Amino acid sequence: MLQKAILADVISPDTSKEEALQRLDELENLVKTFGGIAVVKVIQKKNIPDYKTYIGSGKLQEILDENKSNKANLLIVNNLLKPMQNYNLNEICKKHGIEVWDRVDLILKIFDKHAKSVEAKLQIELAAIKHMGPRIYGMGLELTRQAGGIGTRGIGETNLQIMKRHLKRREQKIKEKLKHYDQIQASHRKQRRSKDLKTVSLVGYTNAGKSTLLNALTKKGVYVADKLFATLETTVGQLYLPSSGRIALLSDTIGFIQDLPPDLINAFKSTLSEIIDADLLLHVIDTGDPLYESKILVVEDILFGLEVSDKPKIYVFNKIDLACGLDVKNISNHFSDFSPVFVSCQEKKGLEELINKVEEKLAVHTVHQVL
Ligand SMILES: Nc1nc2c(ncn2[C@@H]2O[C@H](COP(=O)(O)OP(=O)(O)OP(=O)(O)O)[C@@H](O)[C@H]2O)c(=O)[nH]1
Ligand SMILES: [Mg+2]
Repeated sequence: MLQKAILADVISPDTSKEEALQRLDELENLVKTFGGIAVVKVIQKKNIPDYKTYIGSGKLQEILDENKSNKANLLIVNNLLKPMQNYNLNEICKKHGIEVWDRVDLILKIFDKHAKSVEAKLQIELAAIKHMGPRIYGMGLELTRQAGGIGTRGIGETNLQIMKRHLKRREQKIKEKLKHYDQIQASHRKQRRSKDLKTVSLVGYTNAGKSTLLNALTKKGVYVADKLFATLETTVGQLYLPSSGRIALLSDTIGFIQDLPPDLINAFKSTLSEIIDADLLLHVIDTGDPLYESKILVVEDILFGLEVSDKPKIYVFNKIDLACGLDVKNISNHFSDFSPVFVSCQEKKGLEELINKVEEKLAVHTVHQVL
């Protein structure tokens, strides 16, 4: 069944109109990537989201009344819902034939659809358990009520315990299986180290053009698409460094996005280990996106969470063909600590300068290591 979704965002009253619209656009893109369509988009300005239902009750009623003609079967909230909010919202909406997801639910569904390797599938299942786990308290409440009212020990509580135990066991099992993949990857990395191969890792917001850059710089033919989370696995290609005649390894992996809970990122540690072990990071930035500066901060925050903030880094300002009036001088000054380079992967512009900077940075880094 085609998912017809109502998109709802609760934002602070001082959010600019531009940012508010961009946030909903991003959510709509996520819905499209998933294969659904957005039929209604709603923004509520509120200092603090409703503690029971996240969206205020008046607004929620408005959404449900309006939906009589739109016939959506999904309400997607552009934030992370607390388990109780998720439970309460679902209770109200299911009477109208509507299921409720939050932003992370939607991202997990996309991951699930795109994942190909066993490893990616396991990581996604782990992330889903982390995300869904706390919700069983809400479900437990419902089961307890069915069993005779809150506070009554009964079938509900027993079921809740069984469910909790089951999830814990499954989590443990997945972690063990993932350990196996970690070991394989670690041995690959060890092999590369023994060959003295430097590694460069592409990082950046989803859709910034990381895979396009990998394809432009190496002979890899990675899947590229104007979709969020086109890449979920890791690909490593060979990057030829012309001055020294040496080869470095360039790896591409999953892109980042705003509001990802740390637990979810942790579930992808195995895929992200290429970043953690890299000698140099290329932070790819989509200059065609008016909100690119705030997205740089989102990526930096996640890198901080992965404890790789102080790795050598180059800021690759991509898609300059789309960014008319880009103030290159000003941006260069502002980000001078990160050796900014301006490129268009599509038009193959600026790539030579980028390779030179990569080579320079790797050489400096090596000297530092020797000293
Ligand atoms: N105009 C323009 N489009 C570009 C450029 N580089 C990449 N793109 C487009 O941007 C979209 C996303 O590119 P990808 O390489 O898939 O981006 P990614 O960062 O790997 O994205 P995820 O894997 O989804 O995180 C594609 O439609 C590319 O064709 C560029 O320099 N200019
Ligand atoms: Mg990609």
